[in-house]
Amino acid sequence: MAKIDTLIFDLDGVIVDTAVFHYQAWKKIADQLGIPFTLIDNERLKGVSRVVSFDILLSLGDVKMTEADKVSYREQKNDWFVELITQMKPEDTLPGVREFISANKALGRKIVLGSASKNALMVLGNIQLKDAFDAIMDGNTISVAKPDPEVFLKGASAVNSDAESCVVFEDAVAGVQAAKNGGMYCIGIGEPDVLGEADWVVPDIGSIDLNEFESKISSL
Ligand code: B16
Ligand code: MG
Repeated sequence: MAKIDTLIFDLDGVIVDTAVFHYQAWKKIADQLGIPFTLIDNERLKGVSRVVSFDILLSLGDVKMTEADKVSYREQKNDWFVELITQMKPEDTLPGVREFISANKALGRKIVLGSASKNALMVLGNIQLKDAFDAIMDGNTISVAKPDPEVFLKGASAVNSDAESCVVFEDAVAGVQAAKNGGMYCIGIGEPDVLGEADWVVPDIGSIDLNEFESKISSL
C-alpha cells in the first residue's frame, strides 16, 4: 500500500478552462485551411503538444505543407491563444480548485503541475496560483508529449516522490494514458465515456467530495 503524498494537476481543462481557447484558436486555423474540425475532433488535440496538435489537424484534412509553413501556422495559433489568456484573472480558476489544493496542502501533500503547455506559467501567473505549486513541469521542461509519462514522472521526481505515491488529475485521453503509462492513479476530469481509462472520473475538481477522495486514495 502506498501513501499518497503528491497531487499532480494538468492545467488546461482541469485548473482553468483554456481547453476552449485552444479549440477556438485551432478552429480559426482549420477554417483558413478548409479543414473540417469539430469539438469531437478536438478531443484528440487535448493534452498533446502544439506540434503534434497541428499535425493531427492537418491529417484531418489530408493537408500537406512545408515545415516552414507549419511553423508560421503554429505561431499564428499561439498568438491567438495568448491574446485570449492575457485576459485571464484569478476568478477564471475553475470552481473548487483553490479550495481542493489548499485542503491537500494543509495535509502536507505536495502540489505539482504537469502540463504540455508552453504557456502554463503565463496562465498560472494571471490567475495568481503559481505559488501554490511545489514544482512546475510544462511544455518548456519536457521533451516528449503525453501519452508519454515523462511530464508526470519528472514532476514526481522534482518533489522526491515516486509514481505509486502520486495522483494525477487529467481531462485529456492522452493525459490519462500518460498517467497510467507512468504507473500513477488517475482521476479523469470530464466524461466517463471519453476518459474510461482513468481510475475514477468526476465532472470537475469542485465536485470531488473530500471524504470520498480520502477513502479512495487510502485503499491504494
Ligand atoms: P501550448 P495541458 C495542453 O495543456 C493542451 O491541453 C493542449 O491542447 C495544447 O496543445 C498543449 O497544452 C500545448 O499548449 O500551445 O500552450 O504550448 O492540458 O497539458 O495543460
Ligand atoms: Mg488538459
